[in-house]
Amino acid sequence: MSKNLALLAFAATVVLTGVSMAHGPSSPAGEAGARGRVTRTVQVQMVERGGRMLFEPAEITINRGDTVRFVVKNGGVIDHEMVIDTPEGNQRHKAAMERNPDMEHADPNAVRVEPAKSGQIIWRFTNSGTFEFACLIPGHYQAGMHGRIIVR
Ligand SMILES: [Cu+2]
Repeated sequence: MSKNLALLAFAATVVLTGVSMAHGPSSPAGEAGARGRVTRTVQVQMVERGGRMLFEPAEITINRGDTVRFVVKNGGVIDHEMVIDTPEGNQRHKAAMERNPDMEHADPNAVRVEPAKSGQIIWRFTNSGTFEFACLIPGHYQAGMHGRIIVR
């Protein structure tokens, strides 16, 4: 293999690794929900308060099989995002965002919301367990921006 081909193969590996980190149609936390099949709406606020960044509520209980429309309102003055995943998935994704803060995602389990705007995620919870929602913009998780989703 020539040096150029080897480099190309390396680049392809990097790209493929990136793709496998994005979320396909499903993950252990569930799958993209259908707009017409929403069974429940949950309001989530993103707030900045006293030097902390928080989601309110910080714990949400869901029944397995529910298709939930999360209406996510950013009450702060900077962008925030909400990403639903396993805690491990969020940690991997958080590390990737620390390496590449401008990383954009169009994944069905995530939404980025500008100040004073609302966004939504429609997600179907196919498995019971404890999952996590988090803002993975560098520094925000550490400032408090994560919560638990308990699916029973
Ligand atoms: Cu944030």
